[in-house]
Amino acid sequence: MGLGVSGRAAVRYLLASGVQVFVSDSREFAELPLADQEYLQENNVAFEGGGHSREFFLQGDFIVLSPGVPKDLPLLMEMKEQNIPLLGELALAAPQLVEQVVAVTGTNGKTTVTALIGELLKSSGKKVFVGGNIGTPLLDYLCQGERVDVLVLELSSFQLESAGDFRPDIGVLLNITPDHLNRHGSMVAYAAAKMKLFAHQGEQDKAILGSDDPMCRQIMPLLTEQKVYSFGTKEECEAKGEGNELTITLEGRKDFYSLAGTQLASHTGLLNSGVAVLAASLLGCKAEEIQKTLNHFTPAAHRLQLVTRRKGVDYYDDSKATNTGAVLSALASFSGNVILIAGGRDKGEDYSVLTELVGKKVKELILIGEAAESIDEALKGVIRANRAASMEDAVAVAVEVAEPGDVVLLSPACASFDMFDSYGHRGEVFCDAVLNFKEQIRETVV
Ligand code: UMA
Repeated sequence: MGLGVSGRAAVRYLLASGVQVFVSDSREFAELPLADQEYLQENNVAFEGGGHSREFFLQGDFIVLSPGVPKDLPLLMEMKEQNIPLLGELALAAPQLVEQVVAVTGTNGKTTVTALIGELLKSSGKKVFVGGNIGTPLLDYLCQGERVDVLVLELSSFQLESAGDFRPDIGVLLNITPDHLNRHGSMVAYAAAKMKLFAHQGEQDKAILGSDDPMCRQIMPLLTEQKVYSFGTKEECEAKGEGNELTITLEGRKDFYSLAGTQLASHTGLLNSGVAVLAASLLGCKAEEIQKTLNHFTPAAHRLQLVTRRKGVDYYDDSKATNTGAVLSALASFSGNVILIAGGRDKGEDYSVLTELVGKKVKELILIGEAAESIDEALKGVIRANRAASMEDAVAVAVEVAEPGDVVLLSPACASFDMFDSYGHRGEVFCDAVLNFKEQIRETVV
């Protein structure tokens, strides 16, 4: 059900396993990319387009759901009643996994932590696959034949909802703050989806949770089957961060790491490094190799990334901040005088959680996109917002009001799809607008 990135991987995997596959998608056949149309025809895959029907699904022995498909659609509830299992990609893959599995979930920081764990393991000589919710889907890895030592998987709440018997050797839950509430309906349902990460773990397995995060702290005592570790700024954490220093305490031994001068030298970078180094240490990586990797690690783009420094003003691209929790951690990284560009497609969040930090740190708020009105309404007691019709206009306003020492920050708290193809596209448009603005100034000076 659904022929996107995940669905395509599932079709390839099932066909390779000798299964007869039927595909149903809300798009019409003619709307599919040409390569998909050809693939379906060449492999004689039956296709239902323009919606999902009862008759089509009743032909199946089981239904494979794309992550973007809500599990509680009436049609799917009916299939469940007919005893047709609903499986996600993880459920399908689970019985085939013989490798060690490290699975990372959480509202924010998943991609950086997953990539960093992958790098730490590779530099210690392990053969590693890194993928899941980012990059290559897990089923594509299984299709390609060659197996590795460790799978490092980024997992979303959507994937975990239909994870079946999936069981990671190390499950990492970074944080849970409001996101995807339009899909999950409540924080309780969102947290329940995230907790499926630990549902099948046993005494030989490990769970690592963020102890600075209130919801993770509530979950920790509920995990009684596995060994639980924590990361954060508290003294008792096995991975404890302070300033730019990281201390890992395992089996009575302490290892010390420094992030000074690295691209991870921020509060968020410290927490992300703590959990990644802890996971790598549990898998036997050595301190010397770990420090070398921390020294040269570059986080993926659009995550609180310095675009340029001009006339004493720093411009940061944090386009990946698609929820309020991410905006709060971005704002916490600066001491004040932030010109914040926010807005986009609403995901059902309560923007008033931003009130305190916006009041303390934001001197100008520039709103774009569909959620501008809701954000304005939620924050009107603390700040009067500007509105901009495009990213270029938002940057122009920001440049105009910025003074030396200020930070111009794109950290939208929303999805990008109202104005852009993706958060990546939104970040690129922001960077272009900032850098082109610089060129215009140069031209004037010349
Ligand atoms: N579709 C239906 N019926 C529906 C809904 C969708 O047929 O009711 C069809 C659409 O027409 C389309 C396909 O399903 O053809 C899209 O499926 P999808 O939305 O599950 O997206 P995929 O392309 O399969 O990508 C998914 C993840 N997307 C989502 O979770 C929304 C990708 O995560 C992931 O990389 C990929 O599987 C491989 O695992 C993206 C994401 O935004 C990066 N994830 C969210 C996040 O990180 O916050 C959760």
